[in-house]
Amino acid sequence: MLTEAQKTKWDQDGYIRLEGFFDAVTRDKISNGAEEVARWDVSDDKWMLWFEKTSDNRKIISKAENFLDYHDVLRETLLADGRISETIETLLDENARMLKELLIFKYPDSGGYRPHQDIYHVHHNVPERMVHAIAAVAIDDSVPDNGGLFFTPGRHKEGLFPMDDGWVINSGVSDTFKWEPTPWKAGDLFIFDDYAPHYSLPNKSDRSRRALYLVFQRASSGGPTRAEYNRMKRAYNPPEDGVSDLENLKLPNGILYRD
Ligand SMILES: O=C(O)CCC(=O)C(=O)O
Repeated sequence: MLTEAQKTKWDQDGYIRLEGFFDAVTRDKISNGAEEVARWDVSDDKWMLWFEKTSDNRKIISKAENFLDYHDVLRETLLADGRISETIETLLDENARMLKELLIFKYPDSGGYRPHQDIYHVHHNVPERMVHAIAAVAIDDSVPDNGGLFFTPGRHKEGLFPMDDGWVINSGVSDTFKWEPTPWKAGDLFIFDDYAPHYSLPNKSDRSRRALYLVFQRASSGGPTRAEYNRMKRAYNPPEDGVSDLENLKLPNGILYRD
């Protein structure tokens, strides 16, 4: 149950950390499930996987999408009790629909994400805002040095910021933001508004920083269903295919950078 102070913080900052949302048993189930997905082969029509090339020329998994239909334990553990969606609905003060899920693995020597807003409707040319809150399930502890996220409080209220073709907020603008590290512990739930600017550094540590994101839209808004979204995703930003040539990997998106 959320307190009034937590709801106020959500409204003011555009993000909120709920510490210890998952117990140790649940945390382990999610962590083991994520490791299983990391070892899946690429699929032409089911889940979607993207990879990165490390500084010592290894191919490591970067991101997975559309895996919940194919992983019963993860799906049951995350969704069956309805706790996450209830929390989101309390914050949005309205019923919500889940649009998509993604896993960011952030294994050691993986890249960072330049300052951006998630704003899925812009990237997918959908006229109406379709994403309103993203719930990050913390699988590992997260701090700046293992690629943890930075946010800037209150900026979710300012609409879209000027960005380049890769959706990176212009540096002349993002350099003026007052960025705050948003550390979290494994088992926390961190929720943010899709207009809230954020970024992360490359993971130069020897510790993974995995997070599983569940993306929600207000029930009252239009926009695609989860199945429609996943079809669009495969078309606009295709996942890796069976060839997976290390020198020509498909980028998870335009905001990923390594140095
Ligand atoms: O987890 C991260 O480091 C960044 C993920 C992110 O910013 C995104 O998927 O929009």
